[in-house]
Amino acid sequence: MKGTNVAIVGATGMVGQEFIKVLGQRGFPADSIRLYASDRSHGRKVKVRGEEIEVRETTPDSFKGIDIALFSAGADISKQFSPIAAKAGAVVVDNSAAFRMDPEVPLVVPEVNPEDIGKHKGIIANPNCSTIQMVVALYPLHRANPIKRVTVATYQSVSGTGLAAVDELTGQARLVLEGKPAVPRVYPYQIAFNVLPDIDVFLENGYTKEEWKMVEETHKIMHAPDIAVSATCVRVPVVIAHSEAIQVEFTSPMAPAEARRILSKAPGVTVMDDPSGRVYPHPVMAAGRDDVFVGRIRKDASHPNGLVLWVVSDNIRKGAALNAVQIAERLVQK
Ligand code: 25A
Ligand code: L14
Repeated sequence: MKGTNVAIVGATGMVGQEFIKVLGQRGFPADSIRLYASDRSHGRKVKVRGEEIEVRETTPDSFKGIDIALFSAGADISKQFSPIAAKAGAVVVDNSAAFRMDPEVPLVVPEVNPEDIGKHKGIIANPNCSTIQMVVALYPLHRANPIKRVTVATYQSVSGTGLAAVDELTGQARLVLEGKPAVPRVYPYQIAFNVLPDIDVFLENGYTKEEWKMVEETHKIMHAPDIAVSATCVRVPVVIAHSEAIQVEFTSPMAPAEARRILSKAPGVTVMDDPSGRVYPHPVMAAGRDDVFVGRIRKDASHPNGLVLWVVSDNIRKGAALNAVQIAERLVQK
């Protein structure tokens, strides 16, 4: 693809802003970058690679001449405009949940299933943030010793919900410390100094949709529909980076030292695991960084073939913008 023209849809959002940052930091070979958002943001100026660019309202005509369109404006906007963008000749990398489980749409984490990129018909889906960091850590282990079962509890930061949620956490924290009532707006209950086991909507089976995405998306990305997965997704008062406590059952025993050896060579993974020196990843250190950080690797005392891991990653970068740009980079290389 010579002279790549890029459109960012949802450019003013949390992930949209990160798209701009990541494209610049990685020197993405874009001839032009066009910014689109809702009519609320029309006319706003945003700095892109040192140059002020005006944000425009997304319309069906926005995609003429565009080669790659990065979407992060919610599932409704993606459903409305991605097919139009694809028809206009762009390849869409969509961060919403709109097309992830569509059998015609590849769902890609470049460290796991880059070969699926080539199967696209105009739209490629970027997975859910919690799923991305989990499969980046699990896939190299799965290749060495097939995984049979995974149970995971997540500790998800408020930036996953967007800018309004970040404002809600910081605003509530101030109010609580001043002894004033913290009125919830974005979340159903106070999120400052609290945790809520409630991300996305509740399903009939008792799981939330966020939890169910971790089941279905893991199967699709790893091409491993037989892995049994159960998740509990929890919102915590952290601004950036999601953490996960993961219990893995392998086909045969896996020593923690073997897992450390495999993960220390795995793409996109940094092992931080030295209990004697209190070395383990946590959200504050992971925010703003690219890798998926893994620590607390130990034998699962409840199962002979089990391991327990602690996995932390920046949900806005690897969980969203960086993963999408890595997909776009592979499209450009083709
Ligand atoms: O349906 P989904 O897939 O679950 O996604 C729903 C929302 O989740 C976020 C993203 O939010 C998306 O809008 N999201 C999706 N995938 C994510 C992921 N993997 C993800 N977040 C993290 N990881 P967001 O971060 O873009 O914004 C969240 C809310 O904050 C509002 N907001 C933005 N700037 C603000 C602000 N609030 C206060 N002050 C500010 N300065 C934001 O409102 C949103 O409600 P918004 O209007 O800015 O809309 C979010 C983005 O969508 C663009 N948009 C809206 N309508 C259109 C549109 N773009 C094109 N055409 C439209 N018609 C907005 O321009 C903005 O970029
Ligand atoms: O499905 O609010 O990609 O933390 C990821 C962020 C769903 C909501 C997705 C959040 C979104 C989630």
